[in-house]
Amino acid sequence: MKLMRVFDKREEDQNDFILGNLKIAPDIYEALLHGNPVVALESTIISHGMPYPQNLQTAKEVEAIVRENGAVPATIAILDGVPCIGLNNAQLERLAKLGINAQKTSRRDIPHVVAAGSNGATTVSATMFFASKVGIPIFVTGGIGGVHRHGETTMDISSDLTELGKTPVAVISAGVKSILDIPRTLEYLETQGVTVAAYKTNEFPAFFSGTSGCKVPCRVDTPEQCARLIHANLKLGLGSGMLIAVPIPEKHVSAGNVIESAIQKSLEEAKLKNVTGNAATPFLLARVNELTGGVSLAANITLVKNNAFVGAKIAVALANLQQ
Ligand code: PSU
Ligand code: MN
Repeated sequence: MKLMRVFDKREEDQNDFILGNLKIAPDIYEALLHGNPVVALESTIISHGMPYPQNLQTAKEVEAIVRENGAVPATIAILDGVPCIGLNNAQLERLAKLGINAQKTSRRDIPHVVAAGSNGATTVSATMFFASKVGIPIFVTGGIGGVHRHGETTMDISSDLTELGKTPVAVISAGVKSILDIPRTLEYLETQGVTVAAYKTNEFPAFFSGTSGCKVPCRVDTPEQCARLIHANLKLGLGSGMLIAVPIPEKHVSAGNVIESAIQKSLEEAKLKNVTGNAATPFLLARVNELTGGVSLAANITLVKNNAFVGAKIAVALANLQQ
């Protein structure tokens, strides 16, 4: 299947292809047109998830890993009001330097950022939306949003979960952080009809730790097996997304206890300072980074790179199935 068959090239602008109101980088356009593997990447992880300059360095390294493993990386963000599928080095640098001055953009924020002509770093939900629009079925990130602790009363449930329920993109992540309520996050994903699979494990990983105490409904052991799962989902037209959870590489697990106590402290601080809504996740991520003196950042970088490696392999296996 040629993923981009539906589109035709309408206009060329500084080497990017304009499709409707989206811009697609030329290498991504070519790959999609020929059914070659592409991996979508989000940008809130760059602006709000890591400090500068590690965010820029990691973004570039993640793209390089995707390329080395046979797929084309497509980092997605909104720049000057234009949704961009694929950022060049200058654009990546601009976003990394903007940091939290870029607007954290979830699905609900997209119209506003576009209409205002501003810069938006896309979260998992907004990135999935754009990836799906241009026909990218695979998306790699670090961790996704979920049901926040006490979400049963605050109703703070990330739009990442509802997006997974309605957008057919497979998200490769290291599970969800224990800043969230993991059992309720999995319940909510079931309600949304989202297939959750764990990679080479029977347990759902908790980002900094390979274990969460929660069993997954489905286990996959190879990129090919993952690809068959995604292919079945797409062919059946279920319309929902998929979460492929890849545990953090073993050598970083030892930092788990230090990080867990920092998470507990950050959660208490957030409560005292009354940090809520879409400010909660960035606040918690930044505080955990500070409190662990960079230990959590190093672990975060390692797992994102590992996810990029696995995600690229899955994208290649899926493209082979779809040829
Ligand atoms: N979790 C992380 N790192 C991140 C995020 C979550 O470990 O960078 C970001 C992602 O962009 C995710 C978003 O989609 O936070 C979720 O935010 P919220 O909880 O406000 O929905
Ligand atoms: Mn929220």
